[in-house]
Amino acid sequence: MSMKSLFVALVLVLQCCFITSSTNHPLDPLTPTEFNRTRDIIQKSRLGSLPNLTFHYVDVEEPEKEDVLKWLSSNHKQNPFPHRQAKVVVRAGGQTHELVVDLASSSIKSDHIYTGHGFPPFTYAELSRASKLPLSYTKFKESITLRGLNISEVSCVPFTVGWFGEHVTRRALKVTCLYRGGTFNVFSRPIEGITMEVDVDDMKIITYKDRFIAPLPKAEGTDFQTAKGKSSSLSGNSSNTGWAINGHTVKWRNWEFHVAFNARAGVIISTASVFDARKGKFRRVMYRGHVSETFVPYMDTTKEWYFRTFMDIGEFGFGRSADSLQPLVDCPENAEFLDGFMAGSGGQPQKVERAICIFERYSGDIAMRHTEINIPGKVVRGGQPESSLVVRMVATVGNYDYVLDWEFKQSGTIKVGVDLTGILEMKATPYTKNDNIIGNVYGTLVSENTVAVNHDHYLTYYLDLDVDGSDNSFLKSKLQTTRATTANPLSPRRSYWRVVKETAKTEADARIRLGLEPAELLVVNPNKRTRLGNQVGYRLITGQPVNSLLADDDYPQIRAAYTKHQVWVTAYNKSERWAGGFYSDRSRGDDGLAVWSQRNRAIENKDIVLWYTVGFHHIPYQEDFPAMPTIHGGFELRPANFFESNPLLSQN
Ligand SMILES: *[C@@H]1O[C@H](CO)[C@@H](O)[C@H](O)[C@H]1NC(C)=O
Ligand SMILES: *[C@@H]1O[C@H](CO)[C@@H](O)[C@H](O)[C@H]1NC(C)=O
Ligand SMILES: *[C@@H]1O[C@H](CO)[C@@H](O)[C@H](O)[C@H]1NC(C)=O
Ligand SMILES: *[C@@H]1O[C@H](CO)[C@@H](O)[C@H](O)[C@H]1NC(C)=O
Ligand SMILES: *[C@@H]1O[C@H](CO)[C@@H](O)[C@H](O)[C@H]1NC(C)=O
Ligand SMILES: [Cu+2]
Repeated sequence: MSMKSLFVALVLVLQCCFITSSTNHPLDPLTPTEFNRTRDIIQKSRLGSLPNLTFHYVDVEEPEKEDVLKWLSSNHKQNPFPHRQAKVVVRAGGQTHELVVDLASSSIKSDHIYTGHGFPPFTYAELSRASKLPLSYTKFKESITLRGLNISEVSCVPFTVGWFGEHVTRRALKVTCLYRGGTFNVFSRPIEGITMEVDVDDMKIITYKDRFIAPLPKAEGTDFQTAKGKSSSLSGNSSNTGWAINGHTVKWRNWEFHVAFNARAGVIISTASVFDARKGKFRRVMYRGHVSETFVPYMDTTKEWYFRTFMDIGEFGFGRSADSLQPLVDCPENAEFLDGFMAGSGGQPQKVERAICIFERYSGDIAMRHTEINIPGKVVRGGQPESSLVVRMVATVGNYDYVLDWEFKQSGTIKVGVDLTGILEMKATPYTKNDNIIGNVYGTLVSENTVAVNHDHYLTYYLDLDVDGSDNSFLKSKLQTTRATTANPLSPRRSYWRVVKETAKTEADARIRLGLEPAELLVVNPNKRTRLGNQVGYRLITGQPVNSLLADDDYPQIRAAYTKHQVWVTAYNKSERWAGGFYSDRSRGDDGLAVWSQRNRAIENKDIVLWYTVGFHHIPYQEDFPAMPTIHGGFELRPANFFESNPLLSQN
């Protein structure tokens, strides 16, 4: 060993110890230093000499749950978590490599070449390069001249292409172009009729078609910068009093949880526990929760549109699309901001400033109240205002903006909110009046020459609930209409409903299409009872029951088969996290939630994962133009016989 390599080794050792001691939760995201080290280890390996090494996925390798729980229950402040590893997917020499990099020993623990269907997420650099290709492509420049437009005013955006039965697939993007020419709302001025396909590995345009010319929608009336938005100052005032953030661990009132960020899911909430004042201890509720996949199919079958069937999490990533939050617009003045880090295409750490905000919300709502008037000579009032803690991020995926909230309440409820806003995906049309439309335009005329196309949004949440322990069961409490006379022949009543509980034995019992029968859905711990003997549980309060209306044999539906049911429960398996499969770009539906569930594993009194899809069928209306007001969806996880009584009255 030369002096120089000895020195390098020494530096690595020093770095290692610094890293591990600054890691204070096993599920902490990779630090900038760890991103650098991961990159260095890979570049120094034989992969570093292969052509076109690009980093598509770099995240902390999820440690074994058992190790995490053991570490958390030990006196962990003294013992740094020993299993710090990175999971990495790179492309090199035209192949996809899955790597596990051990950060403590600076070694590549495993290197597997993935040969299945589908590809890893696109890097930002690829999307950016692909979107610039048309601007120097002769045929495209001719098409622009033919339309009497100015190429300097053209912006192009890349779209993933999906899969439609092809035998061989390449990494590809379709590029669509839009015209600025006096507006910042580029999505409102599509240059219709042109399709271009880019081979991403070769980074060149491989097909080009200019089929027709449609009038360019006008620029006037498309401004989305409201007077208020424009003048908002960036001097947020955080006067945080109510919560404490230590590393990535957040404590607020009766809650303690961990907040992480990665390029794929965006915000990840882990090891959430709620304090039980009667028992004098924290009790586990959720091991991990995050958005797992999204599916956004457009309902236009034409050559220029049919492929728009996006799976944004797997194809791009919500973290990759995370926007820096604007104080006083995106988050209120009492918000505290956290930065997010991810790897760029060269493996280098990239910072998203203010990727997450955390704030206390005083909604003006009532947490609980009562006025008692039956006491002679007295009116007795009790009540509490609602206050909660919100963890928020915004993913701007091209035209759309998703506001993603995790809200923690003192009642023990976790409320998950999804707000959709941004700009609709629009196409140019010759029509300026609805009455003149001939045939199908697949959407709503929202402005002259502008159709906003019908589509859906499905956000599927991964919810590894661990209600008071890891082994849980999934329960349907069905409300069954019953003849009164069977139980009580003398009753003047003829009917009532009663609760019939059904425990799901296997995964097939837990595939649920909501709204078909009245039922409450619960995750319970069959090994824990309240003092009164009820099973300890948490209830899933669902939102609008929306499931995919596409035919089962339609290719996008084959890829996102899990959107036919809103609720699924699977047996916990560390590698089953991404509902549309890990490689969802050009996937064929052979990996993912619907496939895993086919194994029909036993889920009674086991470590289980609940999956819930927040869905929206989106028929556009004129008010959605030029930018849409937020529309809300979500769900709640609410304690159900978890506490002995209302926790709002047993705190302090
Ligand atoms: C990561 O490496 C780059 C050089 O590639 C360097 O500029 C940067 O400071 C490093 N960051 C950290 C946190 O070590
Ligand atoms: C490397 O990238 C260049 C340009 O993107 C491409 O032409 C070439 O085919 C790539 N090589 C391999 C082995 O993928
Ligand atoms: C095209 O647009 C550019 C940038 O907006 C402008 O500088 C240029 O004058 C325009 N050319 C013509 C011919 O209008
Ligand atoms: C922040 O708010 C506090 C209390 O409302 C006020 O005293 C302080 O001056 C504010 N700071 C800034 C920078 O606006
Ligand atoms: C865990 O999931 C992966 C991916 O679905 C599968 O290959 C593996 O067999 C599963 N492990 C167990 C123990 O079921
Ligand atoms: Cu929409």
